[in-house]
Amino acid sequence: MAETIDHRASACPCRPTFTGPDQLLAAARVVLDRNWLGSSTVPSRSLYPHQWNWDSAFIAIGRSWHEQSRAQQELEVLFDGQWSNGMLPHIVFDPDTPDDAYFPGPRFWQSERAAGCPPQRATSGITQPPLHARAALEIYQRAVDEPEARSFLERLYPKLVAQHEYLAGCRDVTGNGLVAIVHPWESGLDNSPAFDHVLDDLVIPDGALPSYERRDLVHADPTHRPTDDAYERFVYLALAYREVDYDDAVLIDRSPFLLEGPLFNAIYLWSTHALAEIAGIIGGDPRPHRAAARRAHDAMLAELWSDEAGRFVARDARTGDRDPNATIISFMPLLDPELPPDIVDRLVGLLESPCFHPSHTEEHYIISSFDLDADGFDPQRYWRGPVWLNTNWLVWRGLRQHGRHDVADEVGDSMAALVDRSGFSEYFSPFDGAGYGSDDFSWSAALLIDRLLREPPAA
Ligand code: 9WN
Repeated sequence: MAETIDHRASACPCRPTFTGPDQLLAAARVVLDRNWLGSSTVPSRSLYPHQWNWDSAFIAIGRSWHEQSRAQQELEVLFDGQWSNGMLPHIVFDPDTPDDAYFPGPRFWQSERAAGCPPQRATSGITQPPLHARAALEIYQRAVDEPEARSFLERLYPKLVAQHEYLAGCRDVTGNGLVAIVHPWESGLDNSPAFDHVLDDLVIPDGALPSYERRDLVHADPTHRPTDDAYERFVYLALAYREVDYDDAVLIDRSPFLLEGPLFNAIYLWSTHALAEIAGIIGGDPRPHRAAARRAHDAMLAELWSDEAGRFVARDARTGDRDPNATIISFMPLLDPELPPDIVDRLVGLLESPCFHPSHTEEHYIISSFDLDADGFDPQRYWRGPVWLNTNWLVWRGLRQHGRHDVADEVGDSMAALVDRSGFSEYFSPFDGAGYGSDDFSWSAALLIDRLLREPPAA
């Protein structure tokens, strides 16, 4: 058990004062406007000055409430970076931003080494959680111009299908119906303790790493970011992939990091259901998507549910070892519309337990990214304790889908309270709501818009 520390001393001095939901909404739109590059949105002008894969899906969902055209463009421009094998890169680099603005930049990734990289766009060589079919469907559902939204779906559908076929075809490494990630950056929660059981055993040979400068530390407090040790592992794994020219078949034979996780697979499953709906809307065949969703549902229950722990766990695809840590990813299969009610109950029980409810301080916010009582819990460190709005939003959507509106409201209200307390930060302390990482962070703005407009909080 970790010592109980009073983290309230770190309170942010700059408390924004929003007078209500209308002001919050207006401020969120200003953040998205500031981060708009002309055809896509950066997650943050300082820390992340390019287009990121799942960020753009969150951003498109937020924008879909008031600007259909930019929401569509966000996704279409992202898919300009898609590789010919269907892989949708986790970063599509902005050609007008200098290479050294972010590390690792285009010179590090050398995406031109991959046979299928689009010649006109430099990209990274790995992917991120496939939320895009879900985002495309939601843009359609709220579209003011329905014919235009239908033709957007018609244009995007084959690309979304290729993205899903890539994941099912090239990343189902054990043939069990689950998609494996080959790098922590692919998870979207790179520094999460959920990957420690694999990364701790990773041996980096002497001289294997090039010298590099971490640009993230120029823009953010080093005590809030991943450690240098973690970064070395990230860089080493990316280099291993680059060295085989991003050939999955070769990498999967050799990679020390092959992980089947509940977050990536739950989003894949949720988006596969969306793909079936999109197929129905544009006169395609939803049946293969329904079959794929069924397969993912069965695999998630068979391979990633731990009845003993009462939560979903990540699994090392090579050894079968299961992650012993309770982290935010444990809850993500709530996105599965067919999750059995008894499992929903157990997840809600965990969410309401002291592991994720910091009830020892009067002021507190849910949902922390790591078990509050675990050794190594850190309320400020990247993905090792703080609250993120995107993970809250995913759990909020999952709970609503299962009719658990009481708990969902608590999660959704926490999103608004955090922004009210500290502005559109990248992440927040679960104890005092202090904001960390980047300011004016795009998905914090976009998802707050969705939270406020999908179901306005009770007055
Ligand atoms: C590496 C852009 C991205 C998010 C990820 C988040 C963080 C990058 C980094 O920022 O990752 O991709 O440099 O730490 O973990 O989820 O997509 O916002």
